[in-house]
Amino acid sequence: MEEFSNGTKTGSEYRLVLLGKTGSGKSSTGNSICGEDIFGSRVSESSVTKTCQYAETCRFDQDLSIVDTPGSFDTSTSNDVIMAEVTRCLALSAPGPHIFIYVFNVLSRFTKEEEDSINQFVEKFGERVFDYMMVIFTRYDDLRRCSTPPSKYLANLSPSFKAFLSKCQYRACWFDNTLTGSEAHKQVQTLLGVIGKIVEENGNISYYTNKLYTEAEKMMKKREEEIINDEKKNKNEMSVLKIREEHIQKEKKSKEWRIRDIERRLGELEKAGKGGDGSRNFRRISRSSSEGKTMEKEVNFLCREMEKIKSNDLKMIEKQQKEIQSLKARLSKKQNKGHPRSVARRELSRRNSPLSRVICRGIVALGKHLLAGFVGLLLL
Ligand SMILES: Nc1nc2c(ncn2[C@@H]2O[C@H](COP(=O)(O)OP(=O)(O)OP(=O)(O)O)[C@@H](O)[C@H]2O)c(=O)[nH]1
Ligand SMILES: [Mg+2]
Repeated sequence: MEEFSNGTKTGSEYRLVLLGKTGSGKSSTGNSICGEDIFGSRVSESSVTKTCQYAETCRFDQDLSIVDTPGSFDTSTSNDVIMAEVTRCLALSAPGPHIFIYVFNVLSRFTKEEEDSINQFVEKFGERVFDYMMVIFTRYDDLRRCSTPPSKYLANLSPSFKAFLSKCQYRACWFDNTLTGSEAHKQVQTLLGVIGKIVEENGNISYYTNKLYTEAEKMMKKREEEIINDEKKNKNEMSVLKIREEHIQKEKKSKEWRIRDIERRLGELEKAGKGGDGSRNFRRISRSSSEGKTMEKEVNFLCREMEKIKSNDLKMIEKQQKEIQSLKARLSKKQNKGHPRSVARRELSRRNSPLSRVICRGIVALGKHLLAGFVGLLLL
């Protein structure tokens, strides 16, 4: 399997996908992992997260990319919209997640519906998906409040959930998403330890992948290349603009110097003309003298030149400078911030972006039956 070299976005990060029933605490857990509120979360009867959400962060020297999935969809949601969401979830964690985290609220029951969805997911994605799956139990605070030790809670789980947990090789963490400060940090560090171990255990095949993820990765890579090329083009355009700007600046300086020269010369001529009344009365030297006439000619010539510089050249330069400034502003707006993969993911996190549409078409074309395995988990 292809692995990316260290230092690239997809190589050194852990990609996590949060799955689970609506209200299980996926978004809160995502926020706890990030150490800040990024994903929308609140008490609600209906599903809070309606679309696939995505965040990149670095916690305790580990780069993480986290995909928070919608808990469920409104009954009115069209199949196309659901497909678009699922494909975005997939592509956001392309070339494949290191861990699928099944988020489970300790106050809830493992329903038949949940069990069926997981089974369908495993049926389509293969049993090996369990090598990349773990459970996070949320509302650990509630468990503590009831003085229920984790061992007792686990012992009382339904046989079907126990079977699921066993397939996940009992890889689980307890999360209290109400925690803050050092305690909140500690639970994230514990989780990173568990994930690190899973990644290590999975060896060379450090993340789950299948043909859907491979296709999504191809499309993401293509977009990355376009982003890199755009960036290069932007940089070139920017350098050309800078050269033009420097050239214009030099021209402006030389014009200003010329104005100063003219003013100095006019001053000299004025003095020579002995115009004590302040006027540039060069004829005073002698109206008829050739020296006077030459001086007058020079003065007229210099005044015309100065007028032309001020009213034409400098105004033109100013106009060109403004043009360059606005072009530069436009280019720097277009300049992509961050790693090309992050830029592509940001595009993808916009539901109706061209990239989302292209990816949806490409992945759906690969087979709706495979996607159906994932869809079930988002409809819980
Ligand atoms: N006390 C307590 N409340 C929690 C914990 N985790 C989540 N909650 C609360 O549970 C509710 C649902 O949490 P969310 O994170 O929005 O759940 P979700 O799985 O993202 O829900 P959907 O977006 O609808 O799928 C919110 O009111 C959270 O504050 C926890 O560990 N302890
Ligand atoms: Mg949510």
